[in-house]
Formats: sequence, C-alpha cells, structure tokens
Amino acid sequence: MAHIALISLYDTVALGIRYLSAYLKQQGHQVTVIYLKQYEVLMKADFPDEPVLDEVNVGLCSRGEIAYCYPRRISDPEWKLLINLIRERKCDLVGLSLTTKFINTAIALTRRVQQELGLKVIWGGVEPTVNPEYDIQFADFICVGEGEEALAELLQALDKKEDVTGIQNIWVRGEEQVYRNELRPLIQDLDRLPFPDFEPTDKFEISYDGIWPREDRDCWDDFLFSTSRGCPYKCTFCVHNVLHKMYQGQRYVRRHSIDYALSILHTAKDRYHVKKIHFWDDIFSIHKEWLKVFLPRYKVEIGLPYWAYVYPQQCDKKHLRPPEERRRCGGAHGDSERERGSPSEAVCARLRVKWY
Ligand code: B12
Ligand code: SF4
Repeated sequence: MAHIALISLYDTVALGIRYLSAYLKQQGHQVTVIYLKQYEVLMKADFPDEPVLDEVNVGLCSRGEIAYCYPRRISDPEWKLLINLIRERKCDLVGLSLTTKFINTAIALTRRVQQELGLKVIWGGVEPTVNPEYDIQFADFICVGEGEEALAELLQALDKKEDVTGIQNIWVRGEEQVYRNELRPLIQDLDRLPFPDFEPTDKFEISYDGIWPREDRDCWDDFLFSTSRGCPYKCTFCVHNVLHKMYQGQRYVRRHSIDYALSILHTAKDRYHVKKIHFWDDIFSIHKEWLKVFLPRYKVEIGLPYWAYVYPQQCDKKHLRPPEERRRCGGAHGDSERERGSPSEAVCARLRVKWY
C-alpha cells in the first residue's frame, strides 16, 4: 500500500486532514501527518525584527485597535527538517492542505519537494477547490472538493502503477495536457466516514526551528468535531457561495445522525478524557428538529461545556440557555459570558442576538 505525507500549513486543528488520515488508514494506506508551523500571529509593531510572511491577517487586538498580524516565515532549519522527515519516512506522495492565505508558501514547498525529493505533490482543501485552474500550474495533482474517496483511489492507482488520469475530483498535470476530471457526488451519508484521526502516532510538528512527535493532546482538551458539512446560506464573500454553484442539484448541507455524533463524543470522552467540545460546523444552529433531539441527549450523555458557531436569526431563548445552565453543559455559545463587553458582544448586540 502507498505511504502519503499529509502536510497541514499553519493549522494544528486540521479537520480535513484528520478525516483523510482516518479514511486512508482504514483503506490500508500509511499516513504521516506533518503540522508545518503553528498558526501563531504576531503584531508587526510588537516584533519589528521578526521575519514574517507576506500574507497579512487583519483583526482586532485585545487593546481594541486594528492589528496587522503576520504568521512567522518558515526558517531554513525548518525547511531542512521538513525535507529530511519526508525522506526518512520514505513517503511515496506528498499531500498539502491549504487555504488561499497560504498559497505562496504552498508554491515554495511544492517546488522544494519536487526538486529536492523528486516526489509528486497533491494539493487539497478550500484553495484548490475554488482555484484549480491556477493551482494546477504548481501541483502535480489537485483534489477539487471532498478528498476521502478520491485520494484513496489515487493512492491505490499509484501503488498498483495504474492509470491515474481519470479519477473523479482529481485534476492531473500530464506532460501534454491537464486532465480535469468531473466531480464525484458529495458524500451524502456522513456516517460512512470513520472517526477523524486524533491518535498520537505518526504525527510530527515542525516549528520554532525544531521537530517533535506531536501527540495531539491539546486537541483532546478542546475536542474538535463537526456534526455537518455545508451551509444553507450563500454569502458572497464565503466559500459556500462557490460550492453551492459547483454542487447544484445535490443536497448540499449534510449532517451526521445523532447516534453517530454522540458515539464520536462518547469515544472522545472515554478514550481521550476531553474537557470541552468545539463544534466546527459552519452553523451549528441549523436543523432545529435535529437540535431538539440532540441537545437534551448531549446534556445527559456528554454534559461537557461546548462552543459552536450560530446564526444570529436562528438564536432565541430555546437555543441560548441561561448562564447557570450553560456553565454546566454549554449553551449555543459557551464563551459568551467571557466576552461580555468585548467587541464581539457589541457585534452580536447590533445583530439583535440576545444572550441569556
Ligand atoms: C474550522 C475552520 C477553521 C479552524 C480550523 C481549520 C481546519 N482546517 O480545520 C481555524 C480557526 C484554525 C481556521 C483558521 C482559518 N480559517 Co477557517 N474555516 C474553518 C471552517 C469553518 C471549517 C473547516 C473544516 O473543518 N472543514 C471540514 C473538512 C472536512 O473539510 P475541508 O477542510 O475542506 O477538507 C476536505 C477537502 O477540502 C479535502 N482536503 C482538505 N485538505 C486536503 C489535502 C489533500 C492532499 C487532499 C487530497 C484533499 C484535501 O478533503 C477533506 C475531506 O473531505 C471553514 C469553512 C468550511 N466549511 O470549509 C473555514 C475556512 C476554511 N476558513 C477560512 C479562513 C479565511 C481562515 C483563516 C485564513 C482566517 C484568518 N484570517 O485567520 C485561517 C487560516 C488557517 C490556515 N492555516 O489555513 C476560509 C478559507 C477561504 C479560502 N479561500 O481559503 C473558510 C473556507 C471560511 C470561509 N468563510 O470561506 N479555520
Ligand atoms: S452564513 Fe457563514 S458559513 Fe454560511 S455562507 Fe454565510 S458566511 Fe458562509
């Protein structure tokens, strides 16, 4: 079976990579996960001499001022550690997961892997999904959309030295042409997917000029999980605007069954002793009927504080629990108390969300 290095750029949450890793391992492939740099942002004003990336991040700092933050650049020792690790692990293929913000880093990394190791590189994630035509100039393969089945098929074909030019979701840069394969249907039954990979093995972190095995124990304290894929809205600035068009005619918002979601959370609680849940659903508050059944069961069976994104118009007393109850098992937004008086509370007030 094939061995892939899956690299997460500036992202140790990396849910996409965790889903891929679990699925590929289930299919018998070997996976090495590499977290390349922490997503730690610096205020340029506070660190004037620090070498930073061009990709700027604009936000509000705790002092309430507009802040221009920059992730730290990958240093020369870190580049060397990365190349040596992939070489030592004897990987057959390198996979990069990226958002648009890190496109320049992805290009540099891909060139190094191609030139210094002679390996092919596949890009996946939001950036190549929305910009495949641009990205295929640099990557050998692009995964457009969901990657589990597509990447497993690609690895199997590479392993068996079969033709790789006709796999759905995968674009291939051939010698004479680019093979732009059609999209495979969205995974409708999310319960088919295995538990995302939070195991403490075959994972490495490269940052601060060093490398170490990453056991992911910080993810166990704040356990990360998404009960759904997709968003019903199409805000013009958001990736879902593009994805809705790509997947026209298909059921776009999908959700795990309540039993599946709870069984993952039970496993997380029993196996990893997690302390808090982060639901990374784009909007956790959709599907009122689902929530009506899920939330009371969650409270009894899991009972841990949780955090989730909600949509202002969907929030009412039924969703946002009183603070005393929230302290026990989390309301729709478990952090709201801490944010009293913060800019985010002001935004919520403008959106007429009431916090109970
Ligand atoms: C949770 C989340 C975060 C979390 C965790 C990130 C994570 N990767 O898990 C945190 C808070 C860290 C975060 C940070 C940021 N985020 Co964010 N985030 C999300 C969110 C809401 C969900 C991501 C997720 O878990 N998806 C579920 C998984 C299963 O899907 P997936 O990651 O797309 O992976 C699948 C496929 O893409 C593919 N795939 C992914 N990687 C690879 C790799 C290979 C080799 C292959 C073959 C396939 C493949 O297979 C996966 C399984 O099917 C998305 C919105 C969204 N729905 O995509 C925004 C989103 C990704 N974020 C976005 C942004 C802008 C950011 C920030 C830049 C914000 C900022 N200014 O700081 C940073 C960038 C961080 C980084 N290093 O890239 C934008 C990206 C837009 C763009 N064009 O790139 C999104 C799309 C939101 C939006 N409004 O449009 N984010
Ligand atoms: S509601 Fe949020 S996740 Fe949904 S389309 Fe709008 S910005 Fe994107």
